Parts: sequence; structure tokens; C-alpha cells
Amino acid sequence: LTTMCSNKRGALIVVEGVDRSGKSTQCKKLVEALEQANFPAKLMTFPDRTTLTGKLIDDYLKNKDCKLNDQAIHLLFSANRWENVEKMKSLINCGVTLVIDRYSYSGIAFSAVKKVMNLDWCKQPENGLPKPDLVFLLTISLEEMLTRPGFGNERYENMSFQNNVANMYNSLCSDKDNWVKINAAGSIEEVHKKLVDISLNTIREVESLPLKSL
Ligand code: DGP
Ligand code: NA
Ligand code: NA
Repeated sequence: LTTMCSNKRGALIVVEGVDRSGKSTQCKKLVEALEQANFPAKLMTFPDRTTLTGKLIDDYLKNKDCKLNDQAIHLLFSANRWENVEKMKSLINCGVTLVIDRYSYSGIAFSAVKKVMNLDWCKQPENGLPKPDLVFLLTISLEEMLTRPGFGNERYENMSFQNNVANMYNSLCSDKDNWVKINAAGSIEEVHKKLVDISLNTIREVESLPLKSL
């Protein structure tokens, strides 16, 4: 397999945003477009609910009888990312661009708004994970959020919590040169085109640079 590896690495591209900002749709379309442009690409999603920690996280989100406190669930979400590090690195180093639906910034934003743990505490378990080359923050206004199909019954799926998360994302985004804020109120195709153009630039920019760590 090593001999089949490209000598150029792939990019690590993350899409963040509140629930219903269109992340999953955009991630899927982005992977398809990159592949069509002859850049190998793969979709990943966090939380990965299929793993051991993912099953606990799924129970927690579905409000099943699950007595995890805020600190414990924070560390489980982080562990769920750590479980995938080897897989992520080997794909990237083989020239595959990873498009990830949520990453460490979901971990930080969703926990920091609970006010139980401070921002610095929330960031610590993410230290050492592969650092994204590019983070898209899909933004929608509170009014736009209200017009989109209703929330489900999972934990966190309510307007005031999501609004706090949106504010937390905005403060994480400020002064970061690898973050791009995209107004996701536009049509699916409009948003998609922006994501593709910026991603292609980044893929070419980083192909000979080492992957960094958070
Ligand atoms: P999704 O499958 O993308 O709809 O995510 C499920 C929910 O979990 C969603 O409300 C966002 C939240 N979430 C995702 N990642 C994390 C994380 O690392 N920490 C916390 N506390 N919540 C997260
Ligand atoms: Na959700
Ligand atoms: Na999603």
C-alpha cells in the first residue's frame, strides 16, 4: 500500500457550525466535487457513533439512562476523536483529503457554553490531535435557524443552547487565519461553490507542508 501512496499529502478540512447549518450536506457535496476534480477525498463525521465511546455518546445525546457528567462526556467526545488519529494520519499522508463534519471546535464550543468548565480546560484534551489546514464555519442567523426544519429530541437541540454555541464559535474563529466564515443562508449550490474553491486552494497550498498538531 505504501508504494501506492502519493508523495503529496492530502488536506485536513473541517466544517463546523450549529445544528442545522447544513454541514452534513455540504461535507458530502464537497467530497464528491473534490473527487471529480481528481483529488482523492474522504468524508469523516464526529462524533463517530459506531465505536465504543461513540455508543456511550449516542446514549448521552439521546438522553438514555446515562449518568455522565459534563466533564466525563467532554472527555468521551475527545476520546472519540483520538480513536481515529492513526486512520486520519495515514489517509492524509497517503494523499487523501479528509473532509470532517465537526471536530475539536464542536468539542470546545458545546462544552464551554455549559460554563462548568472553562475554555482552557475544554481545549486541553484536543492538544496533539491533527491540526486542520482549513476550518469552515457555516453561519446562520437566529432568524434563519428558526425557518429551518425543527429540531429533534436530542440533547442540545434547542434554540437558546444553539445560539450560545454560535456565539462561542464566533469567538473561537476570531484571529485564526485558517478559519473561513461562510454565510450558510445562501443556496446549497452557492455555499458549495465557495467551499470547493477555497478547499482546492488549500489542498494545493499544503500538499508539500507537514501536517501540524493542535
Ligand atoms: P451531529 O451528529 O453532528 O448532529 O452531532 C450531535 C450533537 O452532538 C450535536 O448537537 C453537536 C454535539 N457535539 C458534536 N461534537 C461534540 C463534542 O465534541 N462535544 C460536545 N459536548 N458536543 C458535541
Ligand atoms: Na444533531
Ligand atoms: Na451533522
